[in-house]
Amino acid sequence: ANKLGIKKERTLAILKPDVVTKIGDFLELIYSSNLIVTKAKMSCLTCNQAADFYAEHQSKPFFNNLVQYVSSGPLVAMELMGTDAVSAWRRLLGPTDSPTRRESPQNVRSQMGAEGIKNVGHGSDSLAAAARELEFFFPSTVGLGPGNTARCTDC
Ligand code: RTP
Ligand code: MG
Repeated sequence: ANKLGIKKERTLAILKPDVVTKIGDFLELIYSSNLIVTKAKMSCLTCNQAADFYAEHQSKPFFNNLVQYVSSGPLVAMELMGTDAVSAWRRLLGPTDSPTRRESPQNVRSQMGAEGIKNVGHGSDSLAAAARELEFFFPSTVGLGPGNTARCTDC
């Protein structure tokens, strides 16, 4: 936090498969909430990659369904930056569960008719989770594996 107590944070936001085609609506919401998009990609996860991403939930009854759902089609992953970005994005999403959602309709999960695991999006729940999850989607080490060995010699 700076002298004014303002914390600029980074968080990972995911748009789940049912809403990736509505990315424009989410960008408007993000910008009007004083967050900015500093990284973005659309990609598909394999079942095993999704299981790794959600490893903390592996003992939960919804784990298999969740992993199957998020690996069923393309996702949009974004790094969002701004004041209190971790909680700000989760506030925009709204509560996970439907009974609570009906009591607080000012969020995208209730506005978009989310239900169960098909609940629009994901947001990191702490700075530590954000660091891990951002590294998962946007690795900081480039590596020299297959398909990544060509280098321009001019620059
Ligand atoms: P998220 O991680 O997706 O941002 O959501 P969250 O923190 O509010 O919820 P979390 O407890 O971390 O759960 C991760 C995802 O699992 C699915 N879920 N289904 N049927 C259920 O009771 C249930 N509980 C969780 C949701 O897709 C949730 O986003
Ligand atoms: Mg969570």
